[in-house]
Amino acid sequence: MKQIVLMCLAAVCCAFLAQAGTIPLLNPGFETGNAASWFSPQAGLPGVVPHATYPHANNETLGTYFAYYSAGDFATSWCGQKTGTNFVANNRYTLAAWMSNGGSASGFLDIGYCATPGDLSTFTSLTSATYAITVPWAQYSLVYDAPLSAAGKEVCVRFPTKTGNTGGTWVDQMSLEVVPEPALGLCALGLLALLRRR
Ligand SMILES: [Ca+2]
Repeated sequence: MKQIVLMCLAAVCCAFLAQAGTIPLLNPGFETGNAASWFSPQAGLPGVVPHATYPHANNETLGTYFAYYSAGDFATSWCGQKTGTNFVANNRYTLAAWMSNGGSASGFLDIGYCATPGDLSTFTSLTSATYAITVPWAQYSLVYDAPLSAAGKEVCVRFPTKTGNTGGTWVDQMSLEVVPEPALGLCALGLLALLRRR
């Protein structure tokens, strides 16, 4: 009986482990030369321009294009994407983006979901952060440990701007990774080790 319970627990843990990996974003580095695959409530945002025209240090691995935002009202001046992947409880989601100070020292990342499923204009934040960004390009990341209440909601992400932003925030090479929360991963490995010994 104890072994059956352990096997069930291990199966559950393995199901969580199976969520590990990259959640693909469309055109995450803006290499199409436009932002057509990103939704914004404000038409024409963000702009997409070549690194060669606006060179900032550390852009060697960022391809040909990047996106930029200027001043704006946060209610409308943001850019987001749905992923087609739902949150799984006890998984850790890490949204990363390269950002550069193009006139604004603030960068912003947000992980959330659509309050009306499928409608990005109803983006609802689950966790967000504002970053003090430098002129040289650098990578910044946002971590979200999904609770049970988030399970089943579609993972959505978005980036700048913030109300009060008065200059440009430059963004490139976004990525989204999911892994089991560290405690859960250890639990699964422990259970599997225990089953092996039996
Ligand atoms: Ca790029």
